[in-house]
Amino acid sequence: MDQQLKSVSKFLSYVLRHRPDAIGLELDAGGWAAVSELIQCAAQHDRILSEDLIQQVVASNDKQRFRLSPDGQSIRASQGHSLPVNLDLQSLSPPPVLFHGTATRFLTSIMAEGLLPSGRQYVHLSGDFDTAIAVGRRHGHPIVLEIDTQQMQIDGHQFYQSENAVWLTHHVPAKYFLNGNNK
Ligand code: HQG
Repeated sequence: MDQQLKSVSKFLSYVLRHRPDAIGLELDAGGWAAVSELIQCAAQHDRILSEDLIQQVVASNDKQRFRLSPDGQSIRASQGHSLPVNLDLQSLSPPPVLFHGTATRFLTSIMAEGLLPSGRQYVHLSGDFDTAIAVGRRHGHPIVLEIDTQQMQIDGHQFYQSENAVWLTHHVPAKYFLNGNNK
């Protein structure tokens, strides 16, 4: 991704997931912002966007982090919110094992409390090991926890999938880790 698109992507992640108020933007209950307002609010904070640039960021984003409404008038982040937005996700049956990448320095706490959303709305789980290790690397020396999602489902835990295919759940108690104790 080119540097300008990456910089805009980070800016959009910040305002659409965490701090719309930082630029005076309002999101609706579903987390949508009007593209025209986003452009206006950003300009007031020295960030020059255009419809064209926003469309390019949405289309080229490596993880498809953002979604435009069908009429192109609104935009939201597909996951990763710390704000309480309603993404209207249907509960879905996940594969029997999912992965969570984290850093070894968090393990003691994770073993005691399980995986918590830690400021976001959900715990984020990956469908494959390689994605999870990349997520873990963002935080330090990476480790991947394998999660017995089949047993979690049997026990009544709900799973959701974001529009960009990240698996989400509310809490993963440590008893569902398949490999946590020996790594
Ligand atoms: C850890 C990226 C201590 C958790 C990725 C993680 C993902 C605990 C960190 C998305 C804990 C939170 C989310 C506990 C969990 N004690 N630490 N009990 N429970 N943690 O960034 O999952 O590139 O909020 O292991 O692809 O790393 O931004 O979550 O290390 O989908 O689009 O607390 O962000 O997407 O970190 O990443 P984060 P995450 P984007």
